[in-house]
Amino acid sequence: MTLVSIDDQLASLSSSQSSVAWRSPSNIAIVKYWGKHGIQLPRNPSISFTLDAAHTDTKVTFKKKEQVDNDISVDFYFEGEANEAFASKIIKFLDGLDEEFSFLRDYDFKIESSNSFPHSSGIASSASAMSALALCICSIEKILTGWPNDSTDFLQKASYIARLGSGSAARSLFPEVASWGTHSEIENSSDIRAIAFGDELHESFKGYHDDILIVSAAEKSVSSRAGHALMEGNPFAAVRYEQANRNMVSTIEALKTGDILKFGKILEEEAMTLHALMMCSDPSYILMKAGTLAVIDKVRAFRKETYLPLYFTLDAGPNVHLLYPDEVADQIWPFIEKELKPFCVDGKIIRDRIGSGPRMI
Ligand code: 2P0
Repeated sequence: MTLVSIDDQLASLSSSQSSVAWRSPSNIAIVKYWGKHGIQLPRNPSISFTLDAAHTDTKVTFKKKEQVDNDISVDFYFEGEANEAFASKIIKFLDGLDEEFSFLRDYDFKIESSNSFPHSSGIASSASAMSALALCICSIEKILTGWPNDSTDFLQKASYIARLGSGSAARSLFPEVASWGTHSEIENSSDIRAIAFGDELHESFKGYHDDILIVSAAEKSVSSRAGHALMEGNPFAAVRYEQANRNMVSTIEALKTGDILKFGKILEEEAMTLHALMMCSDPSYILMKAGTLAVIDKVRAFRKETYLPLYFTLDAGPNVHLLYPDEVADQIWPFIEKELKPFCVDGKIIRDRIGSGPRMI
């Protein structure tokens, strides 16, 4: 597939258009965002790999209201079916965006969305869903007002809007690697939107694999919102935020120098810290399942035995992300398939890779 630049994609928008559609990917955090304040502002900076296979397609059709009123008018369809629960969430979200977009109350919107990954797979869809929606709304602004002129302003605004919908969504807008959150050593870093890592990613990380092992497809026992809130009373919060800031520096260095072992060490430390924080919160939550621990044990034993750079990370749930370089994929996949697949629900594994970011469809 030839990659068309975001500038060229924006240039293809025409003022006669009455719909826009974007495909936007999920992402997996290396240094985790866990703890927030104010309006979706992170307590610490985070950095992630943009994914590819796990994505959301969203199409927004807009039509000038026949009768002007002050309401936000949205019909929402998820995988072809009207979904009132999602519609009211989106209406609430758009209702808070008057300062960002002046046109929202003048149009009837029809939003159609679908995910590439199964609905009940336990894969967080908020990052891909909110980034796809943010891209669509920003594109409508471009169609109606002509602003912005370039992709930098466009992506910054889309990332800002995505963040208001779901924090981690701010990072899904950029190719390969994105960081979000102010850090003294990261130029242009900000709490209000993410930025692209840029072209300094070492060759070793190009095409990096992320196989997502679906250990449990059950509904999460605690929402991300509640999980973030628990950090406010967590006795280890302050040291955690310091650790995240240090890990940002080490991760960036590892990504630039191609230090896969250092990268892997931080990756696992961050996953274990996130889960430990949830275990020692009040109330306490254990987000791993027996299968999660079994997989972790096996990955560590495999690494000890083979010296192959296979490392894991976890989101705020039981499913395991296995990260490894493309050049060792042939040696690692047979192990995953034989030894780890039995721990997955119906043998379900989403074979993903580091991706090139969103695109208009
Ligand atoms: C992250 N997670 O950095 C962390 C690590 C999960 C584990 O951000 O409340 O859905 O919408 O801002 O982004 C998941 O939380 O939370 C998350 P909200 P979000 O990816």
